[in-house]
Amino acid sequence: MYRQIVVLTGAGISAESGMSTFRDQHGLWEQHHIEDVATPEGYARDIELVERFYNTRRQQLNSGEVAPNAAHLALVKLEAEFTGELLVITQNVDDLHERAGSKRLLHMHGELAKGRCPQSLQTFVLREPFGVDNCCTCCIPAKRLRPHIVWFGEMPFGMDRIHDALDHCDLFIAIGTSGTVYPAAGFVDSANHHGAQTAEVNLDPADRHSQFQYHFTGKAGEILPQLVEDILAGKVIGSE
Ligand code: BV8
Repeated sequence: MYRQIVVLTGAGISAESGMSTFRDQHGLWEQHHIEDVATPEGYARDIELVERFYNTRRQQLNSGEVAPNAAHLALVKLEAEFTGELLVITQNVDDLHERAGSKRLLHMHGELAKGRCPQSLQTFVLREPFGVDNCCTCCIPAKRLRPHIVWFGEMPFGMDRIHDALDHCDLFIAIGTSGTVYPAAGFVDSANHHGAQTAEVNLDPADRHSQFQYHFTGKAGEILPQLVEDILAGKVIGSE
């Protein structure tokens, strides 16, 4: 039986909920690469463009057409029944893990539902889209809220907690992430280095160079329920 599990999720876990992944957005979003739009420089260059990018994604998330899927729910079951320690780190900025019921959750790249005061760094749950009139209440004069999102070139949140968890876990599972963005893409190396078992769940077969010891190829929503059952039954991955 495992005693400390770290899970890293990416856009692929939200794909079956109807949220588009970055792979199908790269360069497709208004002919801009995500790296151009999701940067402080992009925001300084064209604040309305970046606000539109996040307002559109927040609108999709709140449209009522997007709901947690079986993969999110399987992680909630793991959190509720696993007797060891579990930390779910998500690169996703949607709130599907929360809506499914996850509590021990770390949004390392921020949250779509929140804005941040650029001066005080205080975060606010958004009541309306980003715009010139959506300002903080902590400063005089009030400051225009920015997306509470970690952009390229900005430091992700919770890195100390993440490194501590990776240093001590005995199982690291990455679900629905292409492993293209650092530092998240390097977590598997850290887990391997500290002797953990490492597994990935991904739609793409592991034909690319991968550091994971085990690969579960297929949809997260179809693989996770059984994988969680096996873990809760005390099965060790790769033992059968
Ligand atoms: C930092 C918020 C330093 C934005 C995001 C060169 C080499 C190494 C690093 C760098 C480099 N040049 C620059 C860097 C650093 C850079 C980086 O890694 N760039 C990449 C492009 C090379 N990283 C950063 O800038 C990070 N910060 O390094 O700070 C620093 C140091 C000191 C002081 C200050 C700063 C910050 C990166 C965070 C960027 N923000 N998100 C937003 O959401 O709008 S990144 C964003 O893309 C996501 O959050 C995610 O992390 C990333 C990739 O997305 P994925 O989640 O993996 O999704 P993707 O679509 O790519 O893949 C989906 C996968 O799911 C696929 O594999 C698919 O097969 C699978 N799938 C699909 N459907 C399913 C499925 N699997 C299972 N079931 C399904 N149904």
